[in-house]
Amino acid sequence: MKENSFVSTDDIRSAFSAAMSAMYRTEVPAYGTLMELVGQVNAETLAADPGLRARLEDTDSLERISEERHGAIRLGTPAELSMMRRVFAVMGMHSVGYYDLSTAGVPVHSTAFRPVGDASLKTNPFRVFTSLLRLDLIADETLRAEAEQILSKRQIFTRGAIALTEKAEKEGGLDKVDAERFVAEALETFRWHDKANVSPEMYHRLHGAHRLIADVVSFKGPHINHLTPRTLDIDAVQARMPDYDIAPKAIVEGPPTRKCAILLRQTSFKALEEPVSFQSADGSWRQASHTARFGEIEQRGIALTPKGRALYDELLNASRQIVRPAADGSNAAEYEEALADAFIPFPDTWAGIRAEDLGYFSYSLTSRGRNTKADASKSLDSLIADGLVQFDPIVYEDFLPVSAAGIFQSNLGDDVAQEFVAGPNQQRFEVDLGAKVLNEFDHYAGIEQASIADCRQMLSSAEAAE
Ligand code: OOG
Ligand code: NI
Repeated sequence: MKENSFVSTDDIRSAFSAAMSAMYRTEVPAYGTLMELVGQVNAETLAADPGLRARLEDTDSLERISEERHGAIRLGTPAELSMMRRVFAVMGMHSVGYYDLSTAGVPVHSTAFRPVGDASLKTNPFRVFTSLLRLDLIADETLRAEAEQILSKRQIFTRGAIALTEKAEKEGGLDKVDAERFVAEALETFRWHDKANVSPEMYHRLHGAHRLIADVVSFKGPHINHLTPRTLDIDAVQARMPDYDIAPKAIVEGPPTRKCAILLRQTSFKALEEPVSFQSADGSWRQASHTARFGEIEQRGIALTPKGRALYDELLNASRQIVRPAADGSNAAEYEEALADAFIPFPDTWAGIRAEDLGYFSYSLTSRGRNTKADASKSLDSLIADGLVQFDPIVYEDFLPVSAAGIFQSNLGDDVAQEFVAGPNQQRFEVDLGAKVLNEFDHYAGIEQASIADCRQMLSSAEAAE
């Protein structure tokens, strides 16, 4: 009886994603402008490519796109990270993937909280790229201790959010009234606060150690720093941003423009300089500014197998050996050319990607397959050759560390490229998180395998029905 009255975690996530989008639209109006531009470009892309529209419709992927977005936050302590995990779990979002950004000069390591499983992703794929500050990378020990002290005093979750999370854990879900309250309470954690937690002097010192440290430590909570809509043509959006008075970053991160989109391409507009005030020792507030929040768009392509991903990493590295993108955009055209050249060896047809086992596909019966008697035990290749089974790319739902570092850096200013000695520390991250992060490859492989099993099952039952 009780379980029947629970709102599904998918519905809570959808409501939360919509509430977050509405909040960010009022906080950062340029985000609203970007959403409009993306909506327009997506409509034009679909109108110009009826084949794409049909494939998206057939795979139940069209509807999710206009509602699709990801956000990002940066947390300060292990306790914040583990509580965040529990809050996201109420919305059916789990930690997938581990990203070390220290090698790219950003003192954080990160994961993505997102839905897993085909049905949940199709309902609403809302994700939050979540970083944990690595205070161990602050060289100045006094400053590190002070930062820890400041962070230990803040509470980024409301009492209501904590109580409702505990209730959902204990009872197995939330009813309608509680779910609505939960969304409103959880949203508070992501809100912008223009009154800082620290004195102007402390902000200055934290900023001196690294801008990102100042952004995490100085405020009452981990304000959402961007929300990213998904576009079907990122080059078109990038080219049209200036018409809307939005200045894009110099280059699009990720793979080059291709016919068959792979992984993830992202671009952003620079963080805004926003008024904030700091409280001095005498209690008076002093006005200053802080840059943290920005806008980003992304285009998602096929999820790659470990083999495909290794090839992607190799080709990206090769192109960066030739031209490293300069932060000021002065060599953007050369970089794009080097990138396109480097990626020539990566097949650019779905059949080619599939033949070389570079990407994950979802298999389904063609209309012929649904109406023909067939031997379901034949190889997948021959079922495809016989026109009974077709394949569509599985969308990449995750992030890319080199791209993420590029997005971080374009928003932190160009003067902060620091080298940190520490490498990845997934074990430590998992201890702080209080759980293991899921492996994204296993997840895609599972979706692919299930689709193959479904095809075989349907073919054999069609056979039995004859
Ligand atoms: C996150 C930057 C990374 C992405 O989509 O890869 C990112 C941040 O700035 O907190 O947004
Ligand atoms: Ni992002």
